[in-house]
Amino acid sequence: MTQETVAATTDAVLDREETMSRDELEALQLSRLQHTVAYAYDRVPLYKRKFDETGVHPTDLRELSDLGKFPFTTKEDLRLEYPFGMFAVPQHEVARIHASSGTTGRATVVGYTKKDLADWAKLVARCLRMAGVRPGMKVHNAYGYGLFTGGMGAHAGAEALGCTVIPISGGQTERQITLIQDFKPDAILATPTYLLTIADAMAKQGIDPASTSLKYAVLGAEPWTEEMRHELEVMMNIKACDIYGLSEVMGPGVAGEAVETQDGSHIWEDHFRPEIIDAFDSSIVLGDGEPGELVFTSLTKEALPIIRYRTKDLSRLLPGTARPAHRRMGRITGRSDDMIILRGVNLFPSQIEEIALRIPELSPHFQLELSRPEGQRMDQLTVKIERRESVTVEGSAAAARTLQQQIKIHVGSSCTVDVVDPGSLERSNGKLRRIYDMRPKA
Ligand code: DLL
Repeated sequence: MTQETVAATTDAVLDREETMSRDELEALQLSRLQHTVAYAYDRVPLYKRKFDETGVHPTDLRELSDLGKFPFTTKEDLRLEYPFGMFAVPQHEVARIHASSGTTGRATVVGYTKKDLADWAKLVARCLRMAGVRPGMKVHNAYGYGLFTGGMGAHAGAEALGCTVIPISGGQTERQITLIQDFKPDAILATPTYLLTIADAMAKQGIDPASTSLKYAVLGAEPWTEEMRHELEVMMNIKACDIYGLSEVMGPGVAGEAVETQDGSHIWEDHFRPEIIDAFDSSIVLGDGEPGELVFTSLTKEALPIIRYRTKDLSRLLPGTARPAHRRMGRITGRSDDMIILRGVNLFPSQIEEIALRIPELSPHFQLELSRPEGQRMDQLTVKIERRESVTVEGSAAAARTLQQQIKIHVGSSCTVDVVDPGSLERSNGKLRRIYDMRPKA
């Protein structure tokens, strides 16, 4: 055994940092943080400008809590510095580039040195191992390959763990099913809604989704609920764990969930320092357990050091369990920019998912439509949701009333529920769009 690894209590061998004490981990964070802020200040003009404007200097970072004195970084900063203005190394040292799709504006571009890629693969490998995947297993990777970080990020992690990777990418659902049956993978990596698409398509072909070789699923890239986990685990006879990440901070593998506890993703705090801030007053840094917006600072990245990146993801920090020194993040309730404000009430698609999946007649296939009928000043929410195959039209009318009442009770919003036929709503190919905003543009 090398110095880097210690034997774990499970059958897996863990990285030394996974089993560090909290004190040891915080000492490591401080030295890495001091290095990162100085490195970013010296090498990236945007950071120098922002630090100088705020009146802070890297030498002001004496303890971890001093991080709160430093300015935030936002997606807008990355857009303004498009394409390579945030890079801290010369281009010949950048081994790979990824980017966001840019559908809502200019793409954000991120880069990695060879060492960044190795660290990324190591962290994804940690997540997979923690979710139950082991060296030698076959891994069906249905995250999209390309500029999106999901496909190649998950791929490199599975290879680093010592798995046999099947790089199918997203889409071509029929082919996915054939390969799952023929290659007999042990684990699948996909977005939760795409796994649902696959399972659904299997059932339609007369294949029992619980009968495949799959035992583990590592799911992320979009919000999902405990109810969705239950749905997928029962339907497919698998164990499903969460994996979280975002391209600006690295990609998948910033945090991952343990199969033994299934109680939220552990953030790899030897590489990222998380904070929770008040989403509406960013000057307030909140304590552990309090809900707010997640903020990350990278501790080891070379090509794109990122200081206090505002994710817009709403969550909270919880104590570590399966990896005691690494804090967990509570399930993401939604993104602050995905929040529907309906007549003064805040609402997230995940709340609807949670409520709908407790009603046996309703399926997990739903979408939310926001409209403003002619001549009215009030916005209207319509929940379109498919009934389960076995449910009659009369049965679905009762389910619609139940869903409407439950949304009123638990969320506080009045809405219209439209129960539609199985298979009539659009299926996911990756990250699923839940909200359709048909309101007239201001
Ligand atoms: O979605 C990276 C990723 C790929 C994570 C594969 C996990 C698996 P982006 O495209 O930059 O990167 O989108 C990042 O997706 O800020 C969250 O809003 C959302 N997200 C990612 N993972 C989760 C998760 C990838 N486990 C954005 N739960 C993030 C909820 C998630 N939301």
